[in-house]
Amino acid sequence: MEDKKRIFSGVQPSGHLTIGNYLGAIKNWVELQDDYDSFYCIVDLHALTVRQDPKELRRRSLSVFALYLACGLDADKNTIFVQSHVSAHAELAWILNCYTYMGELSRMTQFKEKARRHKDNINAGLFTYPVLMAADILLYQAHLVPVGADQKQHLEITRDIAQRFNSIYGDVFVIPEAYIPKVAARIMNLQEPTKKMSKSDENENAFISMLDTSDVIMRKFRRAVTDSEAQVRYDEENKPGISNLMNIYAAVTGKSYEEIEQEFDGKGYGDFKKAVGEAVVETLNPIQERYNDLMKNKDYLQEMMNKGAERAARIANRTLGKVYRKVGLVSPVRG
Ligand code: AQP
Repeated sequence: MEDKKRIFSGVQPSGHLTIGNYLGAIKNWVELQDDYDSFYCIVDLHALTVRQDPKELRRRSLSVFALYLACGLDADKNTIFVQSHVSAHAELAWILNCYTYMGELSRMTQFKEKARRHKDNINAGLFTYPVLMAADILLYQAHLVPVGADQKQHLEITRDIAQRFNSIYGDVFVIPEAYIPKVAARIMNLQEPTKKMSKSDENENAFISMLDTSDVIMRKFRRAVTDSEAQVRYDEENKPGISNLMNIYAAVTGKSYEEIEQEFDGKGYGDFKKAVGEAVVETLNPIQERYNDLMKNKDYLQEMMNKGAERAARIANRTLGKVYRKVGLVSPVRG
């Protein structure tokens, strides 16, 4: 495990995971897990940047952990853990805050978008979210970070912070690369297809949760916003709704856009939406079955979570110790 290159990635337990989170991120983690030493995190500290119901957040962290396993991540091969179980994340974030500029943080699209959505709670954590994300990645000396396209900007600032730090103190951090999938890098909202699909959307019809029942999935696709042309054709600009459905269908079936256009040539949107719904149901059903089994065994989940946190902390504390020494913090005398 040790000589393989490292991966770090995570999802916030800020709602039920969507097919955007699955197709844009988790599915790729599963595909990469044999070739990398991977760290997959449930980034619960990030979720606090938006108000959460404490009971729900606690429940969802366990649920996301079970979903990771249900999607096919192997807890023996990978280090799967909860961010708040490894205190080095918050500690390194503080240090990196002192090497990050207000100007670069104020350019972050996600901050601007979330500040618009949560006008009554534009907190400092929301602003410094990318610094905590940089700490997450840099602690594990990750080479690769598989994420959806929306996280590209955060990856760029992570690289800038790491390079800035390295230029002062020498090669402390590995400079990570983003791994953004070719298909499904940006799954859009089913009701407003020019907006990203988000798990915390207030409109339930806007997203497909990974735990939605088959009936709900079929209904949400039936209601998805399209256009009046009645031709299944990829054109993101003029046909964002249909292009999004094609993107989802391509990601779950492996078909190209041309193949999809041929398959539905002369057919109506009703047939196409039904096919997309069925293909998504077929993908999610086995995951949901494994998820339901795993959720019956909370002791096992807790044991795996503890094991993940222990290994993650060992690696993270090594990096944090190095950073502390480099910036001039004095080590405690152990006696
Ligand atoms: N719509 C999407 N299409 C492709 N990839 C996506 N991801 C999220 N939405 C899409 C990818 O999923 C990973 C985890 O995301 P996150 O939970 O850390 O935060 P997010 O990007 O802010 O996701 P949400 O669903 O929009 O969360 P909320 O609603 O809480 O803000 C990332 O790799 C992300 O790119």
